[in-house]
Amino acid sequence: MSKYQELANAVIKGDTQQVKQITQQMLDAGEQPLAIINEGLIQGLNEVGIRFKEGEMFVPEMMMAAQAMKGGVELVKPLMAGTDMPTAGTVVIGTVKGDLHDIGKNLVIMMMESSGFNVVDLGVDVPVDKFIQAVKDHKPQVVGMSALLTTTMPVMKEVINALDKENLRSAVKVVIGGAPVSKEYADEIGADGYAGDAVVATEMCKQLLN
Ligand code: B12
Repeated sequence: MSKYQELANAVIKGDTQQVKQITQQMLDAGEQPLAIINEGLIQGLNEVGIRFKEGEMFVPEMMMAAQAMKGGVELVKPLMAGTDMPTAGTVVIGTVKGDLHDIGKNLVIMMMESSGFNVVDLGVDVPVDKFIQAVKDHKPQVVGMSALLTTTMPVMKEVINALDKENLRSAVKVVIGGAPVSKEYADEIGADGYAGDAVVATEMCKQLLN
């Protein structure tokens, strides 16, 4: 079994200790931080999602897997830290109201910060007016929204409508993401961009600001 597979399995088991141990071994062996995340940790969570859907895993196990994943990310994070780069711009980001998933959002933040963006993290379960207030306070170039539930995706549209109403829409680019979200959905609700992973998300923001 490859180390990546071992790492994914440790996430599936929700074994934080083991996840940390394997992650550290891989880092010591010179594996790329990004590969450890994408090909190890995320693969594990993807499998958890599949098993949950099929009724083979339940919420507590999903929570343990998420916790274990975080243990690995914590070790990788310092290695992703940006050097003294000029700021690429300010991004306000949050997981929309009703939604508590933040692993993907946090990876996007990590990647953006390591690429020189100044990121304001509004956290999870963020109501529409909090996004609006943050745009007024921080004057970002980009607003990012994350949703992992089909039931919370429509909040993204509500935020865009509210930005419109407050005459703030043209001042920012709106980018969205999260497993159920798609390019089509982004077009449908009038967002400026969609990205399926943290690397593409960061590239997209750079392009949108050019
Ligand atoms: C871990 C997890 C949880 C954890 C969350 C822990 C945490 N702190 O985040 C816990 C256990 C709390 C949880 C709870 C629930 N969950 Co859950 N969860 C998951 C799981 C297994 C993994 C999600 C994840 O972190 N993936 C890994 C990350 C890295 O991927 P990602 O989030 O997609 O992010 C990437 C991209 O999407 C993108 N991206 C993400 N955000 C953004 C933002 C921007 C701006 C951009 C550009 C890009 C971007 O970049 C990221 C990095 O690559 C998924 C299954 C899945 N495969 O998605 C189910 C899943 C999302 N959960 C689901 C459900 C049903 C629930 C619950 C309702 C279960 C329940 N009955 O209580 C609750 C809801 C709680 C709530 N109100 O939010 C369903 C949703 C079904 C649906 N269609 O809506 C899923 C799909 C499982 C399934 N297959 O059924 N969950």
